[in-house]
Amino acid sequence: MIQLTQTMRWYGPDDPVTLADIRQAGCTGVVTALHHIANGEIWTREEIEKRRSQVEAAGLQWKVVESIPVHEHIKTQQPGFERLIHNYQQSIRHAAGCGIEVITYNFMPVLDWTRTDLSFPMPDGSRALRFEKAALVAFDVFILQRESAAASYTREELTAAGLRLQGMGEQEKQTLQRNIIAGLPGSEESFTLDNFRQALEAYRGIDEQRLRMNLIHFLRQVVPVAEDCGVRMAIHPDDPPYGILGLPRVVKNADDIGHLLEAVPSQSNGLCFCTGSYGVRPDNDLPAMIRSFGNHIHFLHLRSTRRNEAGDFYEDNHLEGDVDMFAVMREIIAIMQARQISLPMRPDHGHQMLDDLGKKTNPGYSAIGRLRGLAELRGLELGIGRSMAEGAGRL
Ligand code: DNO
Repeated sequence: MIQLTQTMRWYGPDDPVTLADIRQAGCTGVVTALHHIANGEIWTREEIEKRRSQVEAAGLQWKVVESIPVHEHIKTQQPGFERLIHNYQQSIRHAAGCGIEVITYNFMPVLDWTRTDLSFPMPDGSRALRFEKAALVAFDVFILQRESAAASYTREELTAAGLRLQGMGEQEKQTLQRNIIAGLPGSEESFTLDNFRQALEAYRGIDEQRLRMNLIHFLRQVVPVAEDCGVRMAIHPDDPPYGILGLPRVVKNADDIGHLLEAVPSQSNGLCFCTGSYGVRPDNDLPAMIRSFGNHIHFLHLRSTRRNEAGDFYEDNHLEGDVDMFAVMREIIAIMQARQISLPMRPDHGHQMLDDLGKKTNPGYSAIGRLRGLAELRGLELGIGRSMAEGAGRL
């Protein structure tokens, strides 16, 4: 029976979660990135090799990079962006030469993933990450004071945001601002209000169609290189999977994926299928998406969210929430069987819980919450996989 390759994200030597911890969690590998290399610079073979040896010395493997970030100037096609694409191609070649098989990236404008609350109390006492619509609107309209922001929202949303702001103390406003623009783990960018406004300015005149064209241009340059050296590119979806702060989004649903795969048909043009991100939209049918795009899924982020009607969501336990993880896992197993390969996965995020509550952790990336998620997912996989293999009923 072909099984998932279990990994965890490791942020490098400064990560409070060690390689030894990850190994004890039952992983055979990590996904990591060279966070110390500035966005847009070439990843050299030496630096990649150095990281590889550290990982291997701990008895783990490194086959998936998460992420080689795409420079903002490539997304907006500012003058000089060709040199940045050239650098990206070089990094792909170097990574491939050092045994990397999958390169994760995203094409989200300005911000990588976005949450408003990094310590949302769950009924069991653990802490979760949360996206609260009213808080985001309050930030956008009243704190950032983005030009014409108010026009992006309904009257009800603006009223809710006004009330939300009134209820916030100075400290809470600061925290909200920091959570949104100071950079969540892995974001590579951190902003003050002023330079955040400038970064948004660069997207004036760039709508969804234009951003998609820029992404396709980027793919046409990098996918052939990846194909040539035998690595697969894996695009991470927008998180959350809809426009925020007036910015366009192009990796939100099956239609978006369809466009990208059609525009640059290649096995190396693939997906990092993140169930937590896609799962926020009720109109995304995750098992159907896995069935349709299965041949292009090269890496999996498995987690679940729970949404409400106001547009808020929080990160739920891995087997609870709106994602039907049973159905997702069944499709993944079928895909691996059909392709005869093991796909790398990581339990995406986890609650801050138990001993980790008192520790300094990377939001979403504490050890114990992810360990719980991994253990549950591993059990689910084994149960479904064995039942399928042994024909114990039609699942
Ligand atoms: C968040 C992560 C993202 C992801 C990037 C991929 O937890 O899933 O930051 O790594 O978007 O480029």
